[in-house]
Parts: sequence; C-alpha cells; structure tokens
Amino acid sequence: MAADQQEGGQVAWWTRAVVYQVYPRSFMDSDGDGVGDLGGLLLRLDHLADLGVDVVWLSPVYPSPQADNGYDISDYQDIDPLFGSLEQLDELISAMHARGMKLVMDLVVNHTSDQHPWFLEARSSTDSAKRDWYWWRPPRAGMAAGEPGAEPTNWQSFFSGPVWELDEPSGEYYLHLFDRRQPDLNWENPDVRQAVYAMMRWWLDRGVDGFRMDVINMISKDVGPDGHLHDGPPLPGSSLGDGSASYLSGPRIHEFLQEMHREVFTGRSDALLTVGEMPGVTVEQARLFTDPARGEVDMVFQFEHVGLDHGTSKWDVHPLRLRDLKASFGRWQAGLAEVGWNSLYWDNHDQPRAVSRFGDDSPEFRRDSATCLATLLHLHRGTPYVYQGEEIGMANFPFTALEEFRDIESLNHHVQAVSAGDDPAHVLAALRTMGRDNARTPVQWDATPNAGFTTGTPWIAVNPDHAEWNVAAQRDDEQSVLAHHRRLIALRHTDDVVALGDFHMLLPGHDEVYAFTRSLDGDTLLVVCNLSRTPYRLAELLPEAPGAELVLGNLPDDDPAQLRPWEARVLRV
Ligand code: ISL
Repeated sequence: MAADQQEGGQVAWWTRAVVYQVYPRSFMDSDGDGVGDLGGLLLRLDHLADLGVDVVWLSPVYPSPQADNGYDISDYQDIDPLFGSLEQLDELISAMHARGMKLVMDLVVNHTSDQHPWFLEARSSTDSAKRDWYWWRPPRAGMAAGEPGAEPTNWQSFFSGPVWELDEPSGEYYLHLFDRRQPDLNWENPDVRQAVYAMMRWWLDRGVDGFRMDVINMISKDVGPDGHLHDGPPLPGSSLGDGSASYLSGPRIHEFLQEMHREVFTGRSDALLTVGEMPGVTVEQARLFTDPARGEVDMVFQFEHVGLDHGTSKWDVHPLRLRDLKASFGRWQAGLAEVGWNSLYWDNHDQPRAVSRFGDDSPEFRRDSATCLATLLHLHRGTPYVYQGEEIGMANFPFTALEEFRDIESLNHHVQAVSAGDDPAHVLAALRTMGRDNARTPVQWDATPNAGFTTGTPWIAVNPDHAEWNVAAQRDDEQSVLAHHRRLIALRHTDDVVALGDFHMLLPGHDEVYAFTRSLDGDTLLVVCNLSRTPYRLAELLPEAPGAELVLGNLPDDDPAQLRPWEARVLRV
C-alpha cells in the first residue's frame, strides 16, 4: 500500500468515509422563520444516519451579516441567532457522536466580514494596532483616491468589479478578493495567524472533528521583495486584470499550512479531517498539499472538472465533452495515486445541481442519470462528498426572473454585465444554468407546500418539482436515488477495493461511456457507466464485462448484454 493512506502505519479512516455537506440555511427550519437552522439539523439527523454518512461538513453558522450567506463572518467563536446557539452546537456534536458521525466546521479565514471587530478596529484609524491585519494600500502612484483606475492593482474580484474598496476617511483602499463586505486578512502578520490558530483550537476543544477550509490556497499573497502587489494580465474586454498569479498558492502557502498544522493539530487525535478548498489548484500542487509527510491538509477540493463547461468565465456556458471529463478525473486519479488523496464531488453550495449539469433531468432519465453519476463518483479513489439534496436527485430551479435570485455572486454579475451592455435575457439564462442558487433551494423532505422545510415563508423558493422529488417518497423505495446512495456508501465501508484500490481508466476516447477498473491485491472491480441515451452492447465495449458478477447496478438486473441509457454497473471480474 502506498504511503499516502497511512497515518502512523494505519490506513487513514477517511479513505473509507463519505462526507455529507449541510448548507444550514436551506436544510431544515425548526422555528418557522423560513431559514434552516441547527434545530432543523438536529431533527433530521436520522436521515443522515440512515444514509450511512460518516462525516457532516456544516457550512458557516457563525454570527454574520449574511452578505454571502455566512461566508462573511463577524465572530468566529459563536453561533448566529439565525441558526441557533452554542448550546445547540454542543448538542449537535454529542448527538452526532452518539450516532458515530463526525462534525466538520467551515473555516473561513481568507477574509472576515467588514463588520468583524478586527476590521472595524483596523478601519478606525491608520494608526490602529489592527490596521495591518488587513491589506491597505494607497491609490496607484500619481492618481487620486477614487479616480477610476486608481485602485492599487487591476485585479478583478470573484464577485465582479475591482478587488479594492476605497475607505474615504483614510484615502486608502482595502483588498477583498470576494465582495467588498469580505475584506481579506493579512496572513503576513503573525498575530493574525496566531488568532486564527487559537480559534481553531477552541473549536477542536469543543469537540468538532475538523475543518473544511474556505479558499485556503488564497491566504498567501505575493508581496514581492519591494512589498508591492502587482497588476495581472488584462482580462479580455475589461479594464480589469487577472490577479490570480499573485494570490493562488502564493509564496508562503505551504509554510502557513504547515504552521497551522503544527500549532493546531499536533498532539491531537488522528480522527480529525481537514479539507482545503482550493480554486485553481493544480494536481502537482495538490500532491504537495496532501502529502501526509508534509503535514498540511488531508485532502483538497480541486475545481478542474467543474470548470470544463466554462468559457471565458463561468457565465459563458459551454457543453461539456465527456472525454475532457475523463481526461481531467484520470489525471487527478493518477496524480494522487502514490502520494496524496482526492476528494470527489459533483455538487456543493456553489455549483448548479449535478443531475441538471452532468446528467439528464428530463422526467424519463432523471432517476437513472442521478444514480449513474453517483455510481461513477463513489467508485473513484478518494473521499466522496454528497451535497444535501443530491442523494434524492434534486435538480436546478426553473428561474424565470431576477427577483427569484438571492445570491450575491449572481446579483453582482447581473448588475455588472447589464451595465456593460450585455443582453439581460442572455445574462438571466446564464444565471439560470450556472447560478449558485440552484444548489440553495430548500431540501425537499416531503410533498407538502413548503416541502416540509419550513412552516413559514422560505427565504428562497422551494423547487416546484418537490411534489414528486422528495425524501419521503424515496425513503422506502429500493429503486430510488436515495436507496442507491445508501448502497454506494455501504459499499465503500465494506469493500476495501472501493476505498483503496488502484484506479485505471478504460475507453478514454469514448464520447458516451465512462469505464475504469479498481484493483487491490488481485481483486478487481470493473465500473462502466453510460452517460447518454444511447444503448450499447456491453460485449462490444468491454468483452470481459458480460460474464462478470454484478456487485451493484442502478437499473433492474434483467439485461446483462446491454448497457442501457444512463446505466451504471459495478462488476467483479
Ligand atoms: O462560486 C464560485 C464559482 O463562481 C467560486 O468562485 C467560489 O466563490 C469559490 O469557489 C470560493 O468559494 C468559497 O468562498 C466564497 C464563498 O462565496 C463560497 O460560497 C465558498 O464556497 C467566499 O467565501
């Protein structure tokens, strides 16, 4: 067995684990205010236990002005009353531990809210002791504060517009890679780092089992020897530039993560989980971040496969080619085969729904394509992440008007694009396809008017398809998407080859069928998934397949010779 699966000579527990992401605002509302909360999560823990997941990653529940639904934190060591209380969080930890599940918190420390006391203090005066906890810069040389183009660098923010916001009283700008209400912390300052580590230790002491680290590959900015941040290459058709070379995996990123590991995790149990969210990370970098010998993080979220349908931006939507997906996943499987570990995901709170994006959400193929995609993902080598609602095949929302959107990214983009002259109908179509709100509509628990999510008015509309697509309808149906997820999760727990087997891609050039093997100590699984409506003769694709033992399939087991539309089979050869 390769060194990567070993922590102190043991196979790391998370090789056999499946993680479930809860986006609390949309999971379950217990108090009728229309927003999901910790009480709601406590009510639905049995659903997660039935599914068999090992870990819950909880998106932010800390006090926050909610400009970015909690990814703008104003107090790292409390719970927003919108979601509940610290007592409930403690209750959640115990209730989850009692069921054998772990709780992983979201750690958002690239930036804080502009209402965080640290930022309020930093902003109060150029002499403030906390001034240097954030990134302040004067206007570009020779230009006046506020003049167009006077921003210290030309970088474009992730949420449209420049990354610099002018603070009028001081005449200086502060940096925000995301919204202006999310100022970036200055990790060059050791006091910032120690404050973050202390906060992390406080949560671990409370009993949480690890962290999902928001945009953690952006915390080190490239300040050259001259202390300056530099312009990036101009973006086509824009006055702004791409600053990513200055903040993705910056010069001190490994140093910071190793320091964090030492300061926070040394001497603690091996039963913790760390996963770094890393937009733009390459497989070579990921190998360094996840090499256990380096002591950084257990695994990372990479973004290659969720960028394959992007053109010049995520709003410039292109059809996905299966061979590109295979090439990408194949490269990540191979790249982290000997050292490091993959996280596997289709969906999260930032992505459109998988069945609508990678599958076929027509009534005829929705169930089959959702189960096919799940099979494909869970049979790869790595730790699978299931995003709330994915386990029942939730689909994109049929948005028709701007008023239906809530997400800051979508709303900012609409303002910018329309003011730049884009056709509003075209902009709306892109939001409908790619907007993050697709993932944020309430979980569909049952067929009642608000899908069992709330007794009040939901903060964002419930998908009208909930009358048919809901947990209650699927719970006892062995053919459901939910039951299929249960089987896939169980398979990873019981079958070592699923957790640990080597990965080998088959049919790399095929445009509709995705096939691979997993092998461990002479045991081999053959996984074959038809990602299309075209039926195939199995023997013509993979001669060894028709005679093999069926371990798990997503369609009734009545036609071994054919690979039917959206059929997935896991075979033992
Ligand atoms: O959502 C995206 C696609 O446009 C990404 O750019 C996303 O913003 C990026 O993956 C970082 O995401 C994380 O940090 C953001 C927050 O809005 C996201 O919800 C979070 O997952 C800022 O904290």
